[in-house]
Amino acid sequence: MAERVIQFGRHPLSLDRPQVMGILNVTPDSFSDGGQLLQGGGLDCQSLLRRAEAMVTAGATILDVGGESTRPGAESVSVQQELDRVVPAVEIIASELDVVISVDSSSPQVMTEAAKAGCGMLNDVRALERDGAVQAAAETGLPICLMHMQGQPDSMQNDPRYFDVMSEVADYLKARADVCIDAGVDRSRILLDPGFGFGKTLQHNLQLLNRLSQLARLGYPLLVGASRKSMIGQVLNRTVDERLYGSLATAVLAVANGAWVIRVHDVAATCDAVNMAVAVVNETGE
Ligand code: 7PM
Repeated sequence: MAERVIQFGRHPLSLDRPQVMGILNVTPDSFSDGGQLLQGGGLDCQSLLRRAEAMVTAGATILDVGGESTRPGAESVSVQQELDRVVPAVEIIASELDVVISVDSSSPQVMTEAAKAGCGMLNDVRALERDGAVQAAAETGLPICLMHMQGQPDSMQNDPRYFDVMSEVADYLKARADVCIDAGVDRSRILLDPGFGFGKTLQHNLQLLNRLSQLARLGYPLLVGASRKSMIGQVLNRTVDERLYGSLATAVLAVANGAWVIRVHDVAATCDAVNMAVAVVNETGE
């Protein structure tokens, strides 16, 4: 049987095995690797490239570059600030490394400029809800990850409520995918993400991971980002820098429940955990 792939710009990635996405924050206040790549307001290219290269060597096939912190309560950044952080980062990585570059942004201008700079994927925690974002994303011709969030980053953790969290997340993501398809995005270029920690209580997050296979039934590849998040801290009573083992458990469960892309801070450890999970999942005895 022919291998199933998605084309991310010039890079094909196989749908037949999970992919590990490494998180590369270029924000001054990202919660678990606070701003080490921004020095005196500018981008530290050397450190960025070293970090990126280490993640690729460790097994990441996608790097997610983000210039806007979506931390609960975070201040919003201007489009120009985001462009100044993200575009040079994409250019440097694209010129030096053989890896898919994903850009974590909700801004149509950033999507357009990042695509010109060589990114291979768009990742929007607002599922292209900003004015002009669907059109801008469609025009890039790149794969797009649509994430679910209830509310806005500054207030989303104030008493989030659902009747049935998985059904509501699935209905929302299906509707956003339909909007993209109507705007000319090819169905095969859409990824969906339940958005762990984005307007969800601990119980909501645990249930979404438990019932992930229900979301997989929509037929789109799934991206899961639970790395170092508070759901792990709450279950295990661990600070952000003590959440590796808990993060690995979520990665393994995500793979077992049908996730395709696992978005993480700790690439080497996650690749071992994911490869072990894949070996088990593939050995069905048939
Ligand atoms: C502070 C708090 C900084 C939380 C960053 C975060 C996701 C994402 C983020 C996700 C997709 C983080 C988040 N999370 N994109 N961007 N899915 N598609 O923990 O879960 O990295 S930002």
